[in-house]
Amino acid sequence: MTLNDTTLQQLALHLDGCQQQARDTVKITDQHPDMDWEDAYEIQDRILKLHLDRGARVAGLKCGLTSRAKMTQMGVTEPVFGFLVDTFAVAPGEAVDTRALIHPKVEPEIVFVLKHELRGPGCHVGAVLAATDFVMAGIEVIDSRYRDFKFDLKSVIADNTSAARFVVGGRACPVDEVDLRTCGVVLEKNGQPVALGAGAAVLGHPAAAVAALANHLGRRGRSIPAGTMILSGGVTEAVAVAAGDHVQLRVQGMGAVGLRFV
Ligand code: 0L1
Ligand code: MG
Repeated sequence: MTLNDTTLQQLALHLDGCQQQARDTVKITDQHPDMDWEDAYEIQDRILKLHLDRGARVAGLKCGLTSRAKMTQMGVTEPVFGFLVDTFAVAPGEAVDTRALIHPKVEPEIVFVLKHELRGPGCHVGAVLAATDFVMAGIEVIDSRYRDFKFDLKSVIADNTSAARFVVGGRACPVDEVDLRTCGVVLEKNGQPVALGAGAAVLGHPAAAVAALANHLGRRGRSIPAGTMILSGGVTEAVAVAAGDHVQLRVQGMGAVGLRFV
């Protein structure tokens, strides 16, 4: 780590304040160019603690920047990982208040729910499938706290990978009932298809993103507990939304789930 305890806490409070007050900021590496990966995840951990101190509970984990489309869209080359808390959760069809967000975008996701713990290193697609209870359709609402979504990987990790809201729904599908590589994904905005893809867009297989998460946590002496819900990453590029929009996601074998924005 390169940053001291005071700076890490100041940066966590700064990014958390931006999220709570829906205001943007420049990327934190502008002022801290020597920040390393450990610093970035430490700031993210401290933001999680701020949520927990306010009474939130952990709802799951997320993988981000796992598809070529997203990596190209954001100009980066590696996946990132973050957390979800219950205050980010939206019920299917429920309205998301855009006044609490800066510049929201939506992404179609395949969601895993585990029945067994996963522990890296050495975790692979087969181990993830064996540990998965079921998969579902999910929409993630991302809302980078960085102005115009302009960031580098360390800044975005510190900012909890832009996590803001999520909805999970449709049909809980046993993992052996669907080919997660070929399953089709259609995201509609206001009744029009705006993004199309298949599961293989996520690192060749969405379970590979979950394996990468387990291996990432394994390097930090952690595991993914049984029962954890994991968003495996946007299948397509993210789509900007505003008040008045409604979005609907259909995932082959997993049904549909939607959200409204007010
Ligand atoms: O979930 C994601 O793929 C988002 C990762 C962070 C980058 C972004 O804000 O697009
Ligand atoms: Mg995502």
